[in-house]
Amino acid sequence: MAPLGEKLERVLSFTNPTEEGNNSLIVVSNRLPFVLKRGSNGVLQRSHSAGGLVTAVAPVVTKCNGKWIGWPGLFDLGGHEKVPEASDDDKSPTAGLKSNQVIPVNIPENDFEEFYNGFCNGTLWPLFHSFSCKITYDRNSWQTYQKVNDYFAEKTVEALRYQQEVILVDEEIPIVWIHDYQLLLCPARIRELAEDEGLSCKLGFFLHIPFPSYDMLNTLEGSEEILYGMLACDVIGFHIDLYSQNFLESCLRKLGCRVDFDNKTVEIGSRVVRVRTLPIGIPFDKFEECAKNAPKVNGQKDEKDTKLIISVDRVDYTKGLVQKVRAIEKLLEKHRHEYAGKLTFLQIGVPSRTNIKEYQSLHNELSREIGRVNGKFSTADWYPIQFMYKGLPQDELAAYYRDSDVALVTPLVDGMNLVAKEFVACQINNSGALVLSYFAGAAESMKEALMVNPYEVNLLADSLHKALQMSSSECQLRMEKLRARERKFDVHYWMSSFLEEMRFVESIEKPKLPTISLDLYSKSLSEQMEASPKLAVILGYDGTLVGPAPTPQQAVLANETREILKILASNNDVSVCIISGRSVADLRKMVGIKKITYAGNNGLEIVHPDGAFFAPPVPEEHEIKISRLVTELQTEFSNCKAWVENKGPVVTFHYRNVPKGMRNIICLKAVQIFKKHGFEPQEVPMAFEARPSVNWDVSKAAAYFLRSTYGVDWAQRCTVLYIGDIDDSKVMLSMKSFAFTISVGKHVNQSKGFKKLPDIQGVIDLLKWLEMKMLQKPQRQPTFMPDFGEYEQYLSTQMSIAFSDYNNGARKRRRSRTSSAPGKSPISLMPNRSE
Ligand code: GDG
Repeated sequence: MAPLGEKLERVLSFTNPTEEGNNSLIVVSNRLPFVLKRGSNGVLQRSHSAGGLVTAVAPVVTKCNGKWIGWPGLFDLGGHEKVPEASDDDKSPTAGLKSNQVIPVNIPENDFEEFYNGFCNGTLWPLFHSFSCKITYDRNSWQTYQKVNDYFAEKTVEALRYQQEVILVDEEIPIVWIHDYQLLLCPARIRELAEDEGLSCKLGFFLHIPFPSYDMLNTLEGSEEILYGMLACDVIGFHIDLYSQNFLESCLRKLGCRVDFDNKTVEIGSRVVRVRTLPIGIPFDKFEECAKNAPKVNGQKDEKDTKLIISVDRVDYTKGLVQKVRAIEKLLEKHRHEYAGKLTFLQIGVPSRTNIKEYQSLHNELSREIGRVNGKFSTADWYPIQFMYKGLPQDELAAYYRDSDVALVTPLVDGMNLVAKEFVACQINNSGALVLSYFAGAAESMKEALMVNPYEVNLLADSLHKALQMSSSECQLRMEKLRARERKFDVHYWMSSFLEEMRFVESIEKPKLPTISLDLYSKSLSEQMEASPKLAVILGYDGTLVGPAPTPQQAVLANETREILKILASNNDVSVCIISGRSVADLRKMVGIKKITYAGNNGLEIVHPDGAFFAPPVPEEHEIKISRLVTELQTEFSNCKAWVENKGPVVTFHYRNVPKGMRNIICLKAVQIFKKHGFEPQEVPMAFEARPSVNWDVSKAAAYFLRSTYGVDWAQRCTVLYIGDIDDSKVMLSMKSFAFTISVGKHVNQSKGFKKLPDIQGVIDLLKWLEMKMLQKPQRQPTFMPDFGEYEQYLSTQMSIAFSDYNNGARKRRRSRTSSAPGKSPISLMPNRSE
């Protein structure tokens, strides 16, 4: 067994990428590692917290000169009031933490109520534990939660600023480690603020409670923000695989992120977030030491015939306290003569969240149930259940753990449950038995315990009986294994594993992305592709196939991309359509592949592979209005760097090159001119546009492409894949209704809820995958020839969509704009025959 000092050195070495390097650790948790109390003389004092997290992490923060950020436990801490230094006789793990390493986050009392009792424990706690009937949804408390998370983030950025100015040298990047459900939004805010100020950091998060299923999370209005909040981290840790998988699934289903379930990574913009299962342990050595030295309690084990069952919990409805009392009742009903006068069930119940009504009711119910069962079985000199509604000193607790015959650890749901682990650490004689709920995270590893379903009170009583009757050799065998595991995977191991994960994270300036499997969407996409013989690929151009460029003409398609598109487009089972805001002539010139359908001006003009042209009808006066608009814009702005692009039915006013100081004036003037000519300017990046007022958009152009290529029953014939970066979520939603829709882009919450690719390389990889997939399919000759009935049906649907504002004049004009190339197939002729 390694002494604690050595273990800490090992932990520290994980945070030292180089000999002389020393990443500092900033821990952010709801509470500081000690509570601040004001004595009667008004002087502040530190009061210890004995949790495992503090035991393991505080010495590391001390040694690397890091910081701990948290709420101090009181409301009247003055802005400049100093946190006291540790007293000389302080032997706790936080004794080494200097006052300047502790950053209190002051939370106004009103905010605290809504934040802590409201959103944290009235909404998130029951929701994350899947207690749907106990969840309260309240908009105000959600807003306060956001606000308080901002407070924590601001303090963290203050600490980062300090680290950068005072301590940081060369390549050292501080690690910020955020804890638990109270601070789910904090990482995103820290990243945002730090990036604004050019401060580097690595962000890690550990969730101490379960992460719920997608269905459960989905009931929360802020669930997207919560996921995005967490995804700002580089590493996110959970206790067990189930929670990691739930999180990954939510990222996929709720946000549409690309998720690699095998490697547990989530792609978000240009970053890859690593999700890790890292079960927490306890300070095993410390508990063992305590158990060795603590005096006996109550002398229970001295009396041969007596049996002690112990339970230690916060009084919380997730811990299954009432069910335990009922199990004791059942046990006594079944084995009254065996246990009457000999058995004690000791429930240590630490008061918790006593300001919340739910918790007050639970305490009342528990006291009532205990009274009832005691009343039922007690004799003049014995009663079966002892209830201590208070916390005990650590050594007394260790003595109870040591001297109990059975620990009853049966939560209804629990992230991990440390009590089960502490009990085995204190079983220095290997003589007790552990009864453990299937629904505690600890059940994943503590396989030698007697496993129970806490809801099945009858069976729970049987398991208790079995545990009480277990032979000493069986107890020993089970306990030795349990103890060996907990000794090895203790809290120091947990912390070093987490920091080891953080070590892999490169600087935020130069992210090194782990390769993500190309097959990520393959399951759902493959299934769809296999179900239909044809594949229609609809793509955007700028931002999808090419990256940003100084001018539109410089946004040139890479040769590799052109080659892949050529191969795809020449496959008889694939049809490709590119839709862009550019004019169709420009688009065709930029791509230059014949077998593709081009939709320019966001679908207002469409050219088929055979040259057939289609445009939805626009009101006749549009052309005249557009020409007047262009003339006036060109005259007005001839002497400035704004320019007007006449794309036929659409006119774009570009202000990208106008000096920043002039933009407001120029744009305001241009907007006035747009309005004067009857156009509502439509914003596009660094420009705005005048468009005809027709009921037509990208999704309708896409539907038109599908119908004209495959007929009215195209949905039965082909799988449709759309990859693009449309800003308009309504259009994306309508695309999603008929296509497997993937948005491309770096912004985390762009096109919320759609599947995402991080960048153009991601698109190219996916196109390559499609190419390979389609090559594996036996090629078929085109067989589809729409019959006239289908064509008529197509026509009527098409007209009802597009012709709402069609008048006789437009009809005439439309005819003159529609051209037909010789030798067209019946498919490409369809739109023209609509005349
Ligand atoms: C959350 C998750 C997860 C209790 N009574 C006394 C006392 N305690 C200490 C125990 C133990 C701790 O409180 C309780 O830890 P649990 O793990 O059981 O539960 P939560 O408080 O709900 O903790 C949980 C944990 O975070 C860690 O990630 O395991 O699932 O819900 O350490 O010893 N300590 C003392 N006297 C008492 O009377 N000294």
